[in-house]
Amino acid sequence: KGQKPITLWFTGLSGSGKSTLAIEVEARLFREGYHTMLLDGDNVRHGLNGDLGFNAGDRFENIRRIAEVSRLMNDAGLITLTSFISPYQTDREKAKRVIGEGFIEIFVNTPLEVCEERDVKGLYQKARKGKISGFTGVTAPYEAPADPDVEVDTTDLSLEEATDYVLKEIRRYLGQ
Ligand code: GGZ
Repeated sequence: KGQKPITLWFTGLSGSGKSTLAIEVEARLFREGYHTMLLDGDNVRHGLNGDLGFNAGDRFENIRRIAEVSRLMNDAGLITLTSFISPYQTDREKAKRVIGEGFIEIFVNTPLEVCEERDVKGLYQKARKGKISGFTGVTAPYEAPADPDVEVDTTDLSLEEATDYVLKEIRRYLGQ
């Protein structure tokens, strides 16, 4: 199936819903016959980037490697989906330069209060208690994208609604 090799770059806080959304968007694209690759903490931070932590320098290196891998995947003809907090504007800008015009920034703009209320993994509570240092949104910054290609707040949307919306927005880039 003819496809533009794009990278769908999901950015947002821990608990914003970016990975859940990226997984569902990938499943839909796959069902439509697209060849895709999803990069997220589960398959990247434990392997390729297992040597990196969460200070600003390590986050930069995390994002740099993910951007380079995304570019390679795009060169192989795949649609890449990445799901990382990627909290720094300059790091995302650099990723965009590496990946090129196929870079699509998707800001999962679920408010901190909602992410913290969900606290799926109990990490916000740990961060508030000082058990995790430099936690994004609590004791480390999240620089919101100034001009994202797609923006979605998952607070009041079902997974299906959020996926429909994101796919509708990216169709333009897929030329359909
Ligand atoms: C933020 C952290 C931290 C700190 C561990 N700050 O909800 P999660 O668990 O699955 O998502 C978070 C994930 C963030 O990794 P990324 O590679 O996406 O971050 S970045 O793009 O900033 O490099 C969270 C967990 O790792 N985690 N410590 N201090 N999130």
